Amino acid sequence: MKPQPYKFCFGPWNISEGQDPYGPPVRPPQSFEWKLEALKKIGFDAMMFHDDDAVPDIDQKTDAQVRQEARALRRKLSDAGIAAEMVAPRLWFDPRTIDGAYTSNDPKCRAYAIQRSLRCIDVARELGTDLIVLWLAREGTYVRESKNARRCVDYLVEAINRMLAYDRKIRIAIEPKPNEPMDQAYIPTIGHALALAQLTDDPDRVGCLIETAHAILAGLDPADEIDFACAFGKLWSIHLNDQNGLKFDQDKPFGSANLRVAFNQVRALERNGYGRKGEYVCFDVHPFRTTKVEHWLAHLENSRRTFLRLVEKARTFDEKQARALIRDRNYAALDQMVLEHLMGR
Ligand code: XLS
Ligand code: MG
Repeated sequence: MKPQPYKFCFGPWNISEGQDPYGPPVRPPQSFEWKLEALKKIGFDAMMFHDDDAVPDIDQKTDAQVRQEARALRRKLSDAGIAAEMVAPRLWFDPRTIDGAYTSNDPKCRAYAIQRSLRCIDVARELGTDLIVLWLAREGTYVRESKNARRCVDYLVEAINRMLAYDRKIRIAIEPKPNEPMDQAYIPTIGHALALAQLTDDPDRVGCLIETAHAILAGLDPADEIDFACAFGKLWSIHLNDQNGLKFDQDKPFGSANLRVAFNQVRALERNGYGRKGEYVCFDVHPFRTTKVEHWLAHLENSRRTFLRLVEKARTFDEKQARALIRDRNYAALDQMVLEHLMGR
């Protein structure tokens, strides 16, 4: 079968201005139009959205306004020849999500989180995508005893069921992350996400999204997470980036910290035929804070370049020789063979 060419995507937040918890922005804010133009200029195919990237100040608007603004955005996107890959409800900014969104101890806050998620579905429908991504940012605790984790599983299932019932066509991809902003998140890995899917009313419409850095933060190999999700046919999107060990979420360019881990992710995507059903390769990467305005898109172009070079590496890997070494249990030679291949011989 002819190998599928990959399609690429990023979100407006990936052209970020450089603020961190210790300092303000270091690059001037840019309009959405500028970001869309940038995406087009560097030849990406799609954009991913938070609900309020698509409709700013969404909570201040009526349902009709939300739909109308989303429709206007869709026209802008289609004029630019760019697809909307997914929409994700931003459930971690509003004061009502301070103690978690779906798992808040306050029933009024939980109701807000569900309503906001249904509006996110309205936005997705207008933008022409059936994919809703749930990064469950604050669904967890700082203080273990502050919430009942057993009940929180029920809350998560209830919220997802409401979304599934609201629109019979949408699919929900859970993006797990083990910590940050929380000390402990309730859905830290792909195994948790897919197990949760089984408790919902329509497990076939609940899958996952793997982000490299999040898997590494959970102490896992992202390539194994990819194979696991694909074994269920449930890898519906991917956020490739990189992460140097167990620290804050770094969102480095793909392959920047560990080329071999990146190679194995690409190999896993290739062997599972990722992209054949229209899935996009998304880069959830950020510029380094030191980045000058004139180099603002380099992290995105570099990530795609590294990805494509690694696709070549995956396709030219001597599988026959690897199999012979595996048969001989000569894993030392196999290990070195991978290094030599990545180093260019
Ligand atoms: C944050 C997440 C976020 C999601 C979308 O760590 O990666 O960017 O991808 O809400
Ligand atoms: Mg992400």
